[in-house]
Amino acid sequence: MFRKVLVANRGEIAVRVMRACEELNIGTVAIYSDADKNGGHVRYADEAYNVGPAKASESYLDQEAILDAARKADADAVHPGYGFLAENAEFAARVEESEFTWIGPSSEAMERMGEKTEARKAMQAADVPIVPGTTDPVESVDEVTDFGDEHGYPIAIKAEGGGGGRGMKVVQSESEAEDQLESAKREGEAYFSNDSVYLERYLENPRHIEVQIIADEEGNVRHLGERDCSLQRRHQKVIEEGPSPALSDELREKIGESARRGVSEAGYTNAGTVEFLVEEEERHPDEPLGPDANFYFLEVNTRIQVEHTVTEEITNIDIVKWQIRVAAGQELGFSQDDITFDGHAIEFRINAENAANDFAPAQGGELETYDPPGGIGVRMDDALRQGDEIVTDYDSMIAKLIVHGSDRDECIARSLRALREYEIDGVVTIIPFHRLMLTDERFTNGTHTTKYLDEHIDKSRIEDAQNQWGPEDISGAGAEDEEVVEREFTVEVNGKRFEVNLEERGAPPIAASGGGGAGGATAERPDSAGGSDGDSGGTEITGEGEQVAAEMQGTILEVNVAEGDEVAAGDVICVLEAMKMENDVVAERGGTVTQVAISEGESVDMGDVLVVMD
Ligand code: MV4
Repeated sequence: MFRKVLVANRGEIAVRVMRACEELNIGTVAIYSDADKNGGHVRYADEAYNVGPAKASESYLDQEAILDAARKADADAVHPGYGFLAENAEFAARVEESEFTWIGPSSEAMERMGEKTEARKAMQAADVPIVPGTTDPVESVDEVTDFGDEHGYPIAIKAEGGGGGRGMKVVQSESEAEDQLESAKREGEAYFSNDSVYLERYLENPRHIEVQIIADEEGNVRHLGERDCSLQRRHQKVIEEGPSPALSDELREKIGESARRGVSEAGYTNAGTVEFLVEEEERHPDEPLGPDANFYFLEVNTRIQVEHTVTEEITNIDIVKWQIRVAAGQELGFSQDDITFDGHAIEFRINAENAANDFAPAQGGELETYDPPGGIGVRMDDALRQGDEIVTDYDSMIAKLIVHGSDRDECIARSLRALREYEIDGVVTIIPFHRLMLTDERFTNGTHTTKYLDEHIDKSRIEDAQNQWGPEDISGAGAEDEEVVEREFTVEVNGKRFEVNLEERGAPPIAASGGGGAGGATAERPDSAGGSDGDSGGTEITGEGEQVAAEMQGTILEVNVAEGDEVAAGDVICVLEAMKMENDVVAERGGTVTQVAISEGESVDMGDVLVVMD
């Protein structure tokens, strides 16, 4: 077994991995950027090394700096967590070639599964159903329209290197084929330096079902059942659960066994997830999908996932510990028949976002109150404690709440209880949105699909939930006109305690509310006319006027304005890809563009100025 593991990640997943190490009696090494000097993962580790500035590309993505830290610490293995370098086959190969062990699938398996047509071929060879489409790249529009003639529309054009929400375009009819083909190729080139694309029939209303896999180096492969991740917003999962409320036991068994067979024949090792789309049908909520329902392989994720906790709760198997053990050459200690499923689990991503403002990321600030829930069936995975500064440089997920119950109904009731207990002040979170979902009929009866949040739900219900359950001083909703400071007091009257809220009108605000649409906000920043603390790709901001700044770290996919352009309120200034989502950065008001500080393909940090307007 390893003596010491370096965790090449931050936040809750770094702590999750270190907890597994702790239980295996393995020493832990953290890495951190300048933004994370006081991070929870740094606190947790036995030792910690600074790997560079806040900008991820210069720290958590700096392969050489990370390997350097591993050498200094004399670690003997590297665990990548999720995100950052976790699915980077080149980094995995560098670790394999070094004196350290890579805790994950082989770089070769990562590369094969990362190439989507290769993955489709591998699954097809193992008799796993794939979405009808091509297993070789397509070059010409004719190939797209021929496919449409044969299989009908819509068609999905997907980037060979794609995955998550990136690099997929939908063609509704022949007339869109040319534009969408070009657009998919352009995205593939921008994101993955690979403009190869392939085709699939586009399924209109699927559920997203994924199967957890763990495999050792002796050829033993187990599936640990499925998770249902159908509740997503713009390709971002928000709630995951297991088992899926939509599958009959027969269908569940077929999908699980398919996943197991697929990765087994591909020679895959360590943990992984096989994603499927399952075609949803009009059905009664009490009638789950039967064994003849259509399910199709989508892709393999070659990492531990955020939502692995759901599976851990229902199987009682510590997946991260098994990742470490199999990487150290140990054999899996359980057979497929040993795996039993106990009750139901739901994971809630606690994102620092304002659900009432199109899920705009929260401003950083001090975590004034942090009092997470507890009690039976409640698991908190986080790296926080009261008084911490919320770091907004990377990802808005600050914690995960995972709730287990003997069945789905108990799990939902327990989840509502836990979310009511959860007290956070100082930063806005999507807890009110989660509470809404737990009382939403489509979610509670389990008939929601991947389309539900983006296309069906009434947005005003989300705003109402935020106003009802969110902390008023930071919700940013309903407080635009008047600045109100709220103070809470406890008073005792005739021996009974009362909580009293006092509102002080006309007082200075406690916290500024974020504005703007998803991905971008306009802000008057007279104090920073020389540019923000991050750099904007070397462009110096000289223009006076209104700066439009990035609301999150990401990559510029498209720039839609040039200097001198007149824009109207609501016009899209640029498209910012962040956390696998494409976000339109929208002008809050009209004006003339006086400076464009970005170009396509450039990465920007949160707060970087994108354009300046008069
Ligand atoms: C699809 C699809 C429908 N048909 N492929 C989105 C992310 C990428 N990894 C695959 N995705 C999809 N691929 C075909 N042939 C619908 C989606 C999709 C989706 C998938 C899983 C979870 C949420 C989703 C939301 C929108 C679209």
